[in-house]
Amino acid sequence: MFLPVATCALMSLSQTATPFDWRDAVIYHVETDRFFDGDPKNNANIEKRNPAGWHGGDFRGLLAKVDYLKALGVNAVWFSPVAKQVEKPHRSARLTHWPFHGYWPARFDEVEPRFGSRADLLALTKALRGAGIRIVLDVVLNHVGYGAVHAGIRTPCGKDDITKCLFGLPDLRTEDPAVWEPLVKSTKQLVDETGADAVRLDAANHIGPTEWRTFRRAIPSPLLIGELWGFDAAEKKSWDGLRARDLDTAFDFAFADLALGWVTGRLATDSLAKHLAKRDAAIAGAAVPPIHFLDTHDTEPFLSRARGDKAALKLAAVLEFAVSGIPLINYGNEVGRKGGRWPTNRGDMPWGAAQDKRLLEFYKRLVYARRIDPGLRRAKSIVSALSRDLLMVMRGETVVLLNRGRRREIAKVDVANAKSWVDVLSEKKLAAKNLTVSPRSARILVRAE
Ligand SMILES: [Ca+2]
Repeated sequence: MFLPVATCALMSLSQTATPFDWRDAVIYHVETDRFFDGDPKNNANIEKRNPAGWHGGDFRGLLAKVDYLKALGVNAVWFSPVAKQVEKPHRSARLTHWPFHGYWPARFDEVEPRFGSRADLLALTKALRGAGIRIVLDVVLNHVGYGAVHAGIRTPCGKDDITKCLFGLPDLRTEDPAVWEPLVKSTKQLVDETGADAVRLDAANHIGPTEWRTFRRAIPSPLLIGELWGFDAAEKKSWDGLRARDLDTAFDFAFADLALGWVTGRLATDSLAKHLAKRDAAIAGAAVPPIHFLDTHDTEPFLSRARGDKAALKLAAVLEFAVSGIPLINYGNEVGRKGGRWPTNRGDMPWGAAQDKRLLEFYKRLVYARRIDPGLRRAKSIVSALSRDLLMVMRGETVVLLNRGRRREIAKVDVANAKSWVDVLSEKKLAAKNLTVSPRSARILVRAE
């Protein structure tokens, strides 16, 4: 069909004017220092062999890998907080711990020079925008790094969530407008400059609801994501806590354990189905669904928790992409990045031959399945246990079958008189009468006829 040029112009205009629907997002999380070193000139105090040291990654490194992210198919990136960090490590008997992660700010109005210059940051955000990848800025406003000098530091530390010194870090008197307002102002400036689409609020439950409401009024447009430690998307009280702070959404810290429990056989299939139904009911009232993950920089990698079982990882990843919520890929999930508990969980991103290319291809198919299918992104999810080991997730007319067992399963699925299906993961066509699912594998089925 040929459309008149004027109609085409109108269409593109209305498309750009439509706000992004976050149900369509697949977020990729990057530890900037661990991803890729794009500029050795900004390297200082590099200790590649120290798992808690600086490793040299930077904004230019991430910029150099925008094509990689595009090929993976993700459409949002969350990278480390950009604020200038304290210059000294925090020493314990076991570790010399540097602020490579970005969570020990020293100055809120400057960019960490090891990550690059402000111009490097803006070049990165411009490139991401150009690639259609949304920007999730990470900001730390609850505290400063060990030894930092700041007029707003609280002494002594309190005992409640708001006034305590998290991990012994100097806490800021965020309830004092003289301390809070400049913090909000510097965040607003960063959001405006970078054109951030979302802001991740670190340690959000350690800052009062009143302050978050002030923040919302000052910075109305980006999606506000609270890091509310322990937030469980199945629990109404978690959502109530989010709403009291006037934030848009949160990370679902409960999902990874559900996925691990089920793929390793500790959680019964019908228990998982019941729990996910409860989770869906709790999510139903939210404008933006929660963000769920298999692991983050704060947890042990899923692959390590599953004792290196990649079939378990793949099943869990399909479940992650099939249920309600926004899936988040932690850097390297898609290529089998190794690592165990802290501090080895924040290892370097493998590149080249160190990547598991078959796993990467699998992840690309998974992201692709979601991209081509609005049902998988937006339709209500209906989860049911078809047998002891076979789980079905229906999203609109799309059917996801997951077999955690050691035997081949045959699913009886009767959806809208479908005669045959195509499995987006394997590209195989299957007759509706013969929906087989191999041991330890999954299918994402879209209707063929
Ligand atoms: Ca560097």
